[in-house]
Amino acid sequence: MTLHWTRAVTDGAARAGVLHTAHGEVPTPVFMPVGTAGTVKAMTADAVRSTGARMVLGNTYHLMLRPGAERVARLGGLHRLMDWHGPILTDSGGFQVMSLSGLRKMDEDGVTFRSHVDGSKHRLTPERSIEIQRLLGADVTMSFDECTPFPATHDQAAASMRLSMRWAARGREAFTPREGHGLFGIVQGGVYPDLRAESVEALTRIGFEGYAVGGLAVGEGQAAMFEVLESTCPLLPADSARYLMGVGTPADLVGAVARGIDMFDCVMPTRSGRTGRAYTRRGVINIRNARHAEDTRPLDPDCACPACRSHSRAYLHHLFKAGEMLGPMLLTWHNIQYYQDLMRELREAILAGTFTQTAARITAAWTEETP
Ligand code: PRF
Ligand code: ZN
Repeated sequence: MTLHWTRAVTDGAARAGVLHTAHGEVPTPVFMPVGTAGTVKAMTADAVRSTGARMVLGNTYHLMLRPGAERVARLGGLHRLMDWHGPILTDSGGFQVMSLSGLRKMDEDGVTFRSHVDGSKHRLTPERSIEIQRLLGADVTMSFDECTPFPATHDQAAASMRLSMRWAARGREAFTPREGHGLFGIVQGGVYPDLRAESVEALTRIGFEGYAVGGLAVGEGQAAMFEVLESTCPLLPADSARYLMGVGTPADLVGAVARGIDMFDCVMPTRSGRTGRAYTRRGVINIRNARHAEDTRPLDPDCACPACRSHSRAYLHHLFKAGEMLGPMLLTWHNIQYYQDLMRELREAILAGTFTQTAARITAAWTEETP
C-alpha cells in the first residue's frame, strides 16, 4: 500500500491519527524538525530521535545544489547519509528557489535560477523535482508549486494557484507509486476563500496521498492564517493527512491543530535556538539577557532535555556570551524537545477528548508570569 493516514479520534475539528510510511508509523499531530541540508542543524540524528521526533524534513533545493541528488543516491540515499532511519518528507524546491536563489525566471514549464551557493545556473520543473525527491529517498514527496507572495491581488493569486495546480497534475504523472511512499498536493490561493476552494477541488480531482496547505505564514498574520484554515480544512478529505507548511510558533501549532491540521515543519525551534531564544512552558526566554547571568534555575523545570536536566540558565547565558558552540547546540535541543513535548500533549488531549481545556491551559501558561 502507498503511504496513508488513518484517523484515530476527532475532538472538535482537531484530529489524532497515524501516518503509515515505508520507514515506520508516525502518530499525528506531528512536528517535523527541519533538516534542510541533510542535518537538523546542531543536533545528531540520535539526539533528534531522543526528543521523540519521528519524522524530519529535507529540502530538494539545498540538496540538489550540494551535494547533488545523484550523489546522495549513490551514497545510499538521504536516510543512510544522515543516519536518520525514520520517515523523511522532502519539500519540492519551489518555495526555497523564491526565497533563497538569486536571479530566477519562471515560465509555464518550470523555474531557472542561480544557486545561492556559487551562482551556478539550475532548472527545476515539476518532473525534475519529483525525480530529485525519489533520488533522495523521500517517504513523502511534495508537489512542485509556487508559494504565492503576500500581498497578492485576487488575479495574481488565481494565476499563481492555477499554475501550481497544472504543476501538481504533471507531478502526479511523474511520480511512481511505491510501497509506503506518497505524494502530497499543496493547496494555494492566498487569503481568498474561493481560490482556496478551487485549489482543493483541483487537487482532490487529481488525487494525492495527503494534502498540504501552502502559501501561509508569509506575512498575512495569524488571524488571516487561521481564517484560511477554517475555510479550507473542512473541504479536504477527512481521511488524508493535512500538512501546514512552514508553521510556526507554539501558538500557531495549537491554533492550527484546533482547526484540523495534522503535520507541521518550521525552522523556528532550530533557528531560534541558535540565536539564544528558548521556548518554554512559561513563554519565550532570550538567554542572552543579563537577567539570566546568575540565575541558577534551569530553562524549564518541566523539561527533560540535557540543557534543562544538567545546566543552569547562568551557564547557558555564559555559553552564548562567550560564543561557545555548545550554547546553540543545547538551546536547539531544548527547543526541539519542547516542540515534541507540546505535540505529544496535544495528541494525548485529543485522544482523551480534552483538547479544548488542554489547549487553553497550555496557552494561558505562556503569559501568566515572566518565564
Ligand atoms: N510551498 C512549499 N513549501 C513551503 C511553502 C509553500 O507554500 C511554505 C509556506 N509557508 C513553506 N514551505 N512547497
Ligand atoms: Zn529543555
